Amino acid sequence: MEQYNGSQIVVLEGLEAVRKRPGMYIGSTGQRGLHHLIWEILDNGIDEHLAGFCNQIEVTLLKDGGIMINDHGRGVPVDIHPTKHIPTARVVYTILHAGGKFSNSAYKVSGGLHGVGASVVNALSSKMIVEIRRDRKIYRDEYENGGYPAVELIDGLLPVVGKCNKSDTGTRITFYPDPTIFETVEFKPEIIRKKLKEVAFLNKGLKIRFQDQNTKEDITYYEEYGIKSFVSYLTRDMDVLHKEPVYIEGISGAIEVEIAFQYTTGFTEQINAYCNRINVVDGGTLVTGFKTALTRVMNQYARELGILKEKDENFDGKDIRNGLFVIISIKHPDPQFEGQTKTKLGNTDAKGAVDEIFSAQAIRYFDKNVELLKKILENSMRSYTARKAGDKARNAVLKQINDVDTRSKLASCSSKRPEECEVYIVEGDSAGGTVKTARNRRTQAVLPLRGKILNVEKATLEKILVNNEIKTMIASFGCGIGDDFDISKLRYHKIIILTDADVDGAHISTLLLTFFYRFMPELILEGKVYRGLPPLYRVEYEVTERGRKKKKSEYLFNDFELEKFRKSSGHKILTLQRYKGLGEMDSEQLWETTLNPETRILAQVSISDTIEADEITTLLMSNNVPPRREFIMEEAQHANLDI
Ligand code: 0RA
Repeated sequence: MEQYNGSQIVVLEGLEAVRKRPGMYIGSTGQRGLHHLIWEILDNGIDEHLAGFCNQIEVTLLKDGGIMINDHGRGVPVDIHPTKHIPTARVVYTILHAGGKFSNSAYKVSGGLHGVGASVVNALSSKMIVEIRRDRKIYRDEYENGGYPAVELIDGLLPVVGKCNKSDTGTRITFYPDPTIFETVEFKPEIIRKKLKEVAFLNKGLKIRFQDQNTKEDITYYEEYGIKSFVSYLTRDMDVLHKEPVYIEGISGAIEVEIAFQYTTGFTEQINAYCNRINVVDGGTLVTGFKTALTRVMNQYARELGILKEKDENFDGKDIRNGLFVIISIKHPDPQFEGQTKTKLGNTDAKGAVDEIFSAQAIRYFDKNVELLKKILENSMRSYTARKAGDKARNAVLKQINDVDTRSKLASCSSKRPEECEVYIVEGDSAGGTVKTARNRRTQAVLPLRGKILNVEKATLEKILVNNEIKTMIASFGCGIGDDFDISKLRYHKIIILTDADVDGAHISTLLLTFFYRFMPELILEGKVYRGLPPLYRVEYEVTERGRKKKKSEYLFNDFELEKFRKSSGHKILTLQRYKGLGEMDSEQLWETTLNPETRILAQVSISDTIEADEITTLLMSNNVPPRREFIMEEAQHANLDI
């Protein structure tokens, strides 16, 4: 066993602090925090790419549960550190916040949970192996139990364990998250894939290979055109105004700006913003800069081309962003991330930089592409006219919503305290009837929906607002819609979507979620929306208790559970009932399985990730039926619904 000198003891105390409060460093010890470890190591490789020294990174899920991240950068320096007197690599992986000091990147991220350093990963791992390829040599270091070195230095240096070619340089980290710290140590390939895809889009020219030794999966992500391809990917199943996204880039002071955008024929707008590759979900100054510039530039063109007459008002920003998909990616030397979740950019100079670059480059582009410019302005004009005409209709409809007769449909609950009230949105009148009988009348309201609500991605606002099912829903929730939405007026703190466990049911719940996502996103962001998960089977089986045979029954929620019951319960199944719909359950069964807060299963709906949310929107908007069906079928089987 190695003797630790004075400075090494201080180091280990630092890592112990991380182990005591992991949440402070990586956010959580759940699945998110677990995967954060990978992003942390990956970030170092990406920094090498940004510095111009690395064009490939491999991520491999190992059979033994570990993960290996191999970059082809310069290799972490292995010389003896001038003040710590141990190899620099060991400093990087054992001293808290040492990472930044050794990186040449001006864009090392500060703030948020990003860039906490590779030593944090070491602190939270039961084992970590570092292999560095430099100067024809392979160096190896190893740590155990949260960062304790398990390799003896030789003359103060890391041992050399092999040889390699001069051109073969890089750093390979293998680590095993500590199961005594994390709730789960199982890496999820789908989470990793999604991240790697995003990383590839945001770092053009970087090749990222993902391998899973368990499934033999081997996939390489590489995007020659970066965020331009990202936009194409997001709009891939939509009708577009122009085939190729427009790409703009430039530098303003120390800020690099990249923007790619494309117009679809739909009426949804979507802006994804990144600062130093971090998704700033709540936008901030960079988004404001973009919006301001776009509105100004387009209004100017509309005047010049006579599309807006002298008497006309300017286009509203929203008119101009009708159908627009945009990725804004900037690099800032000193980003200030604000808000509770550190997902909003605060730097005022970012607004000016984005405005400046976008205005200048967009004008250059549109001066040469007048046909596209005209199409976009016509598109804006359609929205403008509809808005002017619609303002009246919309106001009338909104007014009407408040006095729409919901009594015939909504079975309200007697309590008026929103925090204890729930509303079940139920597919079909017959199931609705059973739920009405079975529920707790004090706290549970029921709103039966007839047939399918219309697909909100395809309908215009005016159509949506006159749709009966939607009107009833808005009126029942009590908190308005769109710009007038006010969550403090919400009458029910749980909105529970209850549909049959089949394709139609899944489709209806997806349509409802799309409606919420587009018009009342706060409902989802604040975690008010749930999906009820009714069981798929009821088995009756025989058990022998004190020599007597007894009949018992159990509900099973999916095919997997049924399979498990068949294989491992050891009980003889007497009858197996498969519920084709909610309507087949009597009120007692419905209460027990789906309504009773003590026994029911609810899946809280959340928006976990832009790519995933975008994909769902894309599928819903698409006229492409097969993938839509696939999505619905797949989601129908998952308890944790993320949109
Ligand atoms: C600073 C200087 C040098 C390499 C790195 C940072 C580096 C760090 C990491 C972390 C993960 N992979 C990495 N790859 C490289 C080397 C400077 C030189 O060679 O002169």
